[in-house]
Amino acid sequence: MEQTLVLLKPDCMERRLAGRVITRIEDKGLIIVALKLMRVTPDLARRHYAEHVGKDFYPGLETFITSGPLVAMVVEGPEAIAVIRKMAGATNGRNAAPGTIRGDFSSSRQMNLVHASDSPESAEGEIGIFFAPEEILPHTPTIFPWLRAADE
Ligand code: FUP
Repeated sequence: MEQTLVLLKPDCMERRLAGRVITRIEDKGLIIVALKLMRVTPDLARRHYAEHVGKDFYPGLETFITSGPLVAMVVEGPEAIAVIRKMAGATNGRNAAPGTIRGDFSSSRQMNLVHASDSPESAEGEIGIFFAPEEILPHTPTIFPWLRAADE
């Protein structure tokens, strides 16, 4: 079982697409174990995008990610990190496959609607940046036995 950080970025909120993205996550059988509406500060942006600070596109990325409220979630499931990355699609919405979130709703490299952790190490670090341990509420929905076999 893995946990991954998912952000519904300010463009997703502004375009009123949050519900449709959350529905995709629920429909897939993944479990939302933490969720909040928040505003990313420049300091938080620098911690989250530490690998990009100093790159040409970073100032624009920081302006964008701090420009309005976003929804932060922790999503849980078997191979949740890879599953959500596939659901999100390629970083640039113009290259993302139809059927993915970015492929269906984004035609931008920056305004690509969602963030999803790309490895177990980044998921652990990013979840720690956005959530305190007590904000994460693992639970087992009653439908759980119908989402996957017991040994998966
Ligand atoms: P991803 O893992 O798909 O979120 O993408 P990256 O970590 O490579 O990039 C982080 C964010 O920076 C992306 F959401 C898009 C943005 N970005 C730009 O705005 N310009 C670039 O040239 C590259 C990335």
